[in-house]
Amino acid sequence: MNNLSNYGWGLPIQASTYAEKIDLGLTILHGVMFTIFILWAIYLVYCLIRYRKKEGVPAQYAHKATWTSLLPDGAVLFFEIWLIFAIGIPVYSHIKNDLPQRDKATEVRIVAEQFAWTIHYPGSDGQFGKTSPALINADNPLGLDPTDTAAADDIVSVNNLYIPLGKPVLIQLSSLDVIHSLFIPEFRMKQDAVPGMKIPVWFEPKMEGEFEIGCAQLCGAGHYRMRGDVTVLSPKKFQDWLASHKKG
Ligand SMILES: [Cu+2]
Repeated sequence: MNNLSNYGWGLPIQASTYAEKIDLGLTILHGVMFTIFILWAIYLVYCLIRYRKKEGVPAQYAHKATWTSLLPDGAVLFFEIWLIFAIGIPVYSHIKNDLPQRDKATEVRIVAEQFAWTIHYPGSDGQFGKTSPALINADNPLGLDPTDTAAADDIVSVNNLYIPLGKPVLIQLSSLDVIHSLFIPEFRMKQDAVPGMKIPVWFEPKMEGEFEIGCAQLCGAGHYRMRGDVTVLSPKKFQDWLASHKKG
């Protein structure tokens, strides 16, 4: 259930609010590097012809460097520093530091394991039920404690993340076993899931649709099938989804 039209020749569609910011860095970097490549190629061909062996003149292999020889390198260095400070750091800081407030976001926990994504919603009370590693089994992949009242309305979904449009999504990402990596290309979101750590990540979808989750860290023999789907619904449809799961 993934949407192939999300992918074309270039980057996948930009389905989160910060996707454009990340792509801007990529576009500038690739554009400038391609231009440099073309300019150097032209210059190389020019030098091959200009300094080749001629009647009575041997080929020239070296010339005396002056400070002007360093100008191209200086320009590239300046560009790279500019790219890091003007584009890279602000975007990274936005994604890492501007976490949405819990009460203004759709909060979910995602637990990675070989080879699935278990998604935990707090339910209508907004409280995640208690979990315990001792309670984990095939029917209870999170080890949710059935005696805890906060757990009663929690929703657990495997490999299917449903989220509403118009709100950021705050994910607490963790892993049961080895290092995995939660990757949703259309949202330009990728974060390692590390055993023993709870890592917050967020994104805000900007369109309804279906997107694909992949594991971006080789995590074992079944790594290739560790995939899931994200469905971005209208807020109304999301409420219907929550309600239907409560009954179920
Ligand atoms: Cu994995």
